[in-house]
Amino acid sequence: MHNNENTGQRLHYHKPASEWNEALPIGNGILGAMVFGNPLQERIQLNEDSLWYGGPRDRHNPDALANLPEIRRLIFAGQLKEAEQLASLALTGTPESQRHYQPLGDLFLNLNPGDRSIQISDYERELDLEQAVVRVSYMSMGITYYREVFASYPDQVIIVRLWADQPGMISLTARLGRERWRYLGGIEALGGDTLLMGGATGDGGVTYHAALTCRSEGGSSRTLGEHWIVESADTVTLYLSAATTFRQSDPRAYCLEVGTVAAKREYSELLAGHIIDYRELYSRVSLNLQGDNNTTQQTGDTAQQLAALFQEGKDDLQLITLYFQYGRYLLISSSRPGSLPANLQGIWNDQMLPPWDSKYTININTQMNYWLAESCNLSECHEPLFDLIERMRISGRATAERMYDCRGIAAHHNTDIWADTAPQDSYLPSTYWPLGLAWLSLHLWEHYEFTQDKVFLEKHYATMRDSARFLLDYLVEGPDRQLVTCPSVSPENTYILPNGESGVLCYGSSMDNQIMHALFTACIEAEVLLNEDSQFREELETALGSLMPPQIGKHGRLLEWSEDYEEKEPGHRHISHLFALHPGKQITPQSTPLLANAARSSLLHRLDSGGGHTGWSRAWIINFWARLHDGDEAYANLLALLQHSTLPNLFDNHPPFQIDGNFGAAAGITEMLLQSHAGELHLLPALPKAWSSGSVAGLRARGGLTVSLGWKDGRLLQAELSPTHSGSYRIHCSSPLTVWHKDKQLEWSQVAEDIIEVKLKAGETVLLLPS
Ligand code: FUC
Repeated sequence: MHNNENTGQRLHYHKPASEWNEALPIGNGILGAMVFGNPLQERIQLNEDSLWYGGPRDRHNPDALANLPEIRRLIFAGQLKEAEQLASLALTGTPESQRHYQPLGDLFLNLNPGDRSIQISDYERELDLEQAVVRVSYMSMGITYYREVFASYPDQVIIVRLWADQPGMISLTARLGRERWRYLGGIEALGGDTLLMGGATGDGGVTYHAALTCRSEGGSSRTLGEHWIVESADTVTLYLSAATTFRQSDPRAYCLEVGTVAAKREYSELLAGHIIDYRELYSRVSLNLQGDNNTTQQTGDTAQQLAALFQEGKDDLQLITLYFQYGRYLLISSSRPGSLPANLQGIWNDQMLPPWDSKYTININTQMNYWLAESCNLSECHEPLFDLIERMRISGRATAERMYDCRGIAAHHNTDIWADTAPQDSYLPSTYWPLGLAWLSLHLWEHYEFTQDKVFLEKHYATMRDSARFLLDYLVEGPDRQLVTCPSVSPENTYILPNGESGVLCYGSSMDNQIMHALFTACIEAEVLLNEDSQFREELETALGSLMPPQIGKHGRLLEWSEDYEEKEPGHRHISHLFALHPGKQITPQSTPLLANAARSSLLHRLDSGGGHTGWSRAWIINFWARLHDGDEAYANLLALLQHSTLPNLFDNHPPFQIDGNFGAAAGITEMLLQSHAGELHLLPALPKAWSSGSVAGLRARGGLTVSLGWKDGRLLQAELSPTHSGSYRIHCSSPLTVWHKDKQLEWSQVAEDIIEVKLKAGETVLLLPS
């Protein structure tokens, strides 16, 4: 199997973007841009990931702790309205909201100014996923014009290059702006070839700068007012650098330096360096799908291809593989070592007050952003999340201690650039939930499970431990003597008490029990490996035994709360009580078939009641079905995501645009082909009938494995495993297998029907073949 099966993956259009959701994203983790591709009035909307409004604050409500016992009493007594009123007053952050992300501005290019005779034909616009380059071309008066835009990670600049098939044809004016927002400090023109934009965000926040370093070959250029003007050039190359005081003490000097250094180098060299850097990550995984009912639309227009997918009742598996690789592309573009993690919109936002502040919602959305990181072989792109988690420890300790008098660290359902952990909003269904950091900490463990990197685990274990410590202290005895969280919610659903009263605050939501189960289990396993504190391990083991296990209710569904309450909104977008099925692993069809069946009933109930209506919710559902080994349902929901929740540029649509669905769905496609959460490598666990043949190369599995698979007519043809660590591995496959290293057959033992165990050596690739 080779990594070249996806050659030619690109988003492609025959017209410029007429609005933001049609523009094409580029990014290097820190810098992001949306390229519209208009031939004569180019707009490149710019972002810098650390440009957020306002500075850090201590927002902990000073009255939280004193009122905690009464809030708990009211919840246990079923006086939900009173509990909610008191929580709103005493627990809500002061002030209510964390900080919000902001756009950097725009780069505007006005081409051939003053020439009204221009006719455009043969227009093409593409985002080449193989190279992470946006290209635009068109003809005018017999001349072909070309444009390339990319965001280089090694050189930390966005580069825009324009040329034509004849010399002397490029004339334009360039300017930077922050448009009608008027939040702009100012613009300077420097030295005839540089534009500099800068300002401050306010309220103790960062100051920022962006520099546009302009170069042309042939023709003449100068600055005039806030513009750079070039006439009759052969080529124009623009280098955009940007920074804030979040990372750079002198962003102005930094931007000028970075722009000048880049501009001294050959364009071809910068482009080649960018492609090498990007492909090192991107080309690790390839996916090829074939089906009997497959037709790839030949329109060459991705938006039309998306629309046509549902008109003829045929599959377009090329679009599915494109969507999968686009998810990987978006993570590489919005989350690289040294950047902030991908926020609700990745890095791409054009609004001064974006939806949900374009920050980090940590009761599902931020976690979903990273579900693909390990399995899709982009482990390095997970790092920015770890950095943020570690920064959350400081505020997280204050949250645990001052709001709840607990050891350890805690966060609620949001965080921001400053790693704020105090409650966000005063929105009852989500605000009063202190398990955000516990869930995030599981990402540290997941990274270890996939990489087996013990040094990483040693470094980050304290964060897992402190998240668990908080929960050990936060637990209180519930009515059935079980240990329960309180106050809490089941994000973000509402229940109805037998007396008709409805509310959201509760004790012992199922999700809380499941997150604790996952975290305590992970900490115990980490303790076994690191042997740090046997007393703490015992404490965890005791607590684990006192947690409420998943319960099945009178309708045969998994309980969402500690009692079998009715739900106010049965089709709710959050499906929090299925955490144990995914991303957790407490419920699997093999180890807990009854619970898996109940999870299935819960899922069907959600879907029958109108569930899956937001992009991210639909993406989670794909993962649930994959974990239930139902490939056809997983695929049907993937199609529904493309049909109802996908924008012309293939961005996920909540609505509005929110990137979690892109990432969650790419992770879901992976879960359909390979799973490794249940202590075994499961090959093709949820292959839909529509993907009758295909191959995937370069996926990663827990235990430090790289896995490639090929299948035909729904059956495994071969699998290739490359372990980075020696050890015993269990492999689950529906057909009997033989295991080969080069031409030598390896011994294996049968541990259950469909499961074999084989010893593998680090660095030795083995081939599995159906016998
Ligand atoms: C949670 C979700 C919303 C949205 C927001 C960013 O509150 O319930 O659907 O995704 O986060």
